[in-house]
Amino acid sequence: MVTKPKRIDILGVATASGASVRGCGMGPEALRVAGLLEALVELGHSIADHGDLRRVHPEISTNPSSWRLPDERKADVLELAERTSQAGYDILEAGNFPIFVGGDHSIAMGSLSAVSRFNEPKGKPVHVLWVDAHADYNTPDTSPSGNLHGMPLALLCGEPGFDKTFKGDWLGKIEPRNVTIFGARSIDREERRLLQARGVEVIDMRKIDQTGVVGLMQPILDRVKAANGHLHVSFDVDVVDPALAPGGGTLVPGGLTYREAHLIMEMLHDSGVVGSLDIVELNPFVDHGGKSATLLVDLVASLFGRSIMGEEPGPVEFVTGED
Ligand code: 4U7
Ligand code: MN
Ligand code: MN
Ligand code: MN
Repeated sequence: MVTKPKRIDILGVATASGASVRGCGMGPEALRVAGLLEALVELGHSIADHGDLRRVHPEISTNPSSWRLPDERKADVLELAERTSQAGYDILEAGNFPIFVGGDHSIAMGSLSAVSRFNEPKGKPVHVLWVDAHADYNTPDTSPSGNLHGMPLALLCGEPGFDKTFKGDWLGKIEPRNVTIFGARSIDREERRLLQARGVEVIDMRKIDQTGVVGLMQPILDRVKAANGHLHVSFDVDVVDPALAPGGGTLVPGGLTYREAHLIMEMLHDSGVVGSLDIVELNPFVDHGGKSATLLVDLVASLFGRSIMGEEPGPVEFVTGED
């Protein structure tokens, strides 16, 4: 593979405002402590750490009574999405590879807004691989919880049901038929209806049990390659089995094994089509001694070229910046 070494830019978004459980605002720092930057440097990449975007009202996450005010949390999510979108766009424009480090999954509103705004004028289709125990395809009407981290994909895919207070450069930016949800095992009834109606591909855990990662991942990668697309990977820690990754607020049993998770990342690396990444929902407060943070760092390393037999495969062929 031709290697085009470019810079990887880390952008933390230290928030839990989209979630019901507090703590994933500490995610970016936990991933740094677990060695995220060192792992990438060791693989030969150059890195820039942009630090963390933070909410304007920090007391929202430390004061349990503010936490019960959904409107304040929503304002927070939207404001951070705006800033994430701007910062992400600047990283892409500079020709670098953004890793958006959450934070809860609502940060994908901002990351995918950036990715879509950057690629749109180039005519490069954006494909999304949403690696998650959940589909995050609820609308305010279908959501059983009201939590915005369960809605970003629906919002990005232009589902009706988001009123004008949700307006921004994320609404309807993503084509539902270019989305694959991978590893799902908890989907709400109305949410499932929407997914089916829009033709979103859902690869659930049963399919993974029956077919295996390779046979399911390859057609996705081939499709992105054939379309000369930009693949955005949005990786929610809760896709991994809770026994291996206990550091999440919305755990569901029956998740990916250690090797399944790595194999996904290794295949993504080899494909050369990945142009941007979210790592979300790590909650260091409920993690067991950094177990999940360490696993996530190792998974990111696999995506950026670490392999069992060592040095050989150079960095991912970055698709950002130019064709
Ligand atoms: B995550 C849920 F009802 N579907 O909408 C909801 F089960 O980003 C969970 O994937 C959403 O962790 C989980 O609240 C959001 C619930
Ligand atoms: Mn999620
Ligand atoms: Mn999830
Ligand atoms: Mn979660």
